[in-house]
Amino acid sequence: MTSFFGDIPQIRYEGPETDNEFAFRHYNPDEMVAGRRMEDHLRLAVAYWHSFAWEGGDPFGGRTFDRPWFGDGMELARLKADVAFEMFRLLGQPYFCFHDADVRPEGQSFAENLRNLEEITDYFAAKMETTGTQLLWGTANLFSHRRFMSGAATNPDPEVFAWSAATIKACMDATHKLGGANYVLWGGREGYETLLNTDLGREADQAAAMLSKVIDYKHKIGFKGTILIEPKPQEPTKHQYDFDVATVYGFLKRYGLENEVKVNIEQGHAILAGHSFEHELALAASLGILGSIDINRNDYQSGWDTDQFPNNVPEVALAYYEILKSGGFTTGGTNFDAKLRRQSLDPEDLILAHVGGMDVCARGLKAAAALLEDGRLEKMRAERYAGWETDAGKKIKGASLAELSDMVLSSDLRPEPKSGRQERLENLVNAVIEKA
Ligand code: XLS
Ligand code: NI
Ligand code: NI
Repeated sequence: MTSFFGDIPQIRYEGPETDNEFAFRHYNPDEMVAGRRMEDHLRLAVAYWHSFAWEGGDPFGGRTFDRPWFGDGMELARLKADVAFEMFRLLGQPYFCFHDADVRPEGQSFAENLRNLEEITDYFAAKMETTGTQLLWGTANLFSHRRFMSGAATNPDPEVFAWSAATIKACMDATHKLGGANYVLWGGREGYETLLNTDLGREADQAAAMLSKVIDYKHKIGFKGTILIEPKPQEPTKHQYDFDVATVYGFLKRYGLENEVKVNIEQGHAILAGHSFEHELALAASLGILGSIDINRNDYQSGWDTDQFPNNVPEVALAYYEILKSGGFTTGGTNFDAKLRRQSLDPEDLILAHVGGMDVCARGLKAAAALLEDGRLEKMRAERYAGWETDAGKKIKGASLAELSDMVLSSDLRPEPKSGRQERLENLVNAVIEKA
């Protein structure tokens, strides 16, 4: 035990009426929701980087947080892990996610980095064994170090490509060793700053070559988890190749990899791409590539990837609605890729941020399940398309342009516009969410 969280108690479910800040009002792991335990639906995860590695800096100023594990060396890395696992336990968080660079100190060579990573992930393995915490996904940080400034897989320098491949291998090995449910690839520097020095076609081929190697290696080591790409349109690069779900799917299809890879969709990234979160989820579900989610939202005014904890129940409800409708998570889950505001200095801020986020997810999930069970939304959606289920509709779908022309000319076809009933549907959604 460390002293970091002082006398903050284990967070337990007390129900919506409680005044206790250090209790869940909605997150009740064993509660059955749509035929499954709430914990098994949500599969909540803490993001190691934001909660334990991030120092509170912004573009105008550096560290604001004071954490006893900040600094170099393996001893501090172990202290960081001790505190992280204490937090998982206090919150009853079943999963966590990490990058290599979050958990081990940066060494002088690749070999030293690898040794550090193996040592700290062995330390994790022992803790996971005793606490029961599991790994939702592992990933490689191929964006912070200056060697990645011009990209990792899409770098103009093949030596950076090789270094990136070796780093991914190390992170896949660590994820596999820890029984991770997924492996994530987020291409923070896979994009460009200016087209004047960029060969788009070549960089796409390089990205596909790396992804194929990742898939080959997954099968070689028998990793059963899902490979996930996390779309994001920009930030840090001006233009990122994995712009949004549609773009990622087009890329996968182009290189014949669409059956091997799914997406990890982040709410804030969806907004940056000019979509809603539920748009990205619904599209991924319809393409069969919905994998997992990062639930952090953005500030709607600033236009930055602000990585805030979720706090809007109706938004989250619509997201889980898409997830439930597609059958729920399999290997995926809900990662709080979210950080505190830089003025939120105290250990209790870290705990309460997660408590609030977990409650919002729980309420959103319950509302989504209620909406699905209510059934009216899907009924009205189906009614809108009912014409296509009739014999006449099927005939229209199968006919050629010329046949359709004959059909229209020889009959009395007079399509009548019908209401889309949008406001009625919005009222219905609000009414069900309010009651859930
Ligand atoms: C950054 C991304 C990152 C990924 C993991 O915007 O969200 O945190 O989730 O590399
Ligand atoms: Ni992000
Ligand atoms: Ni993310």
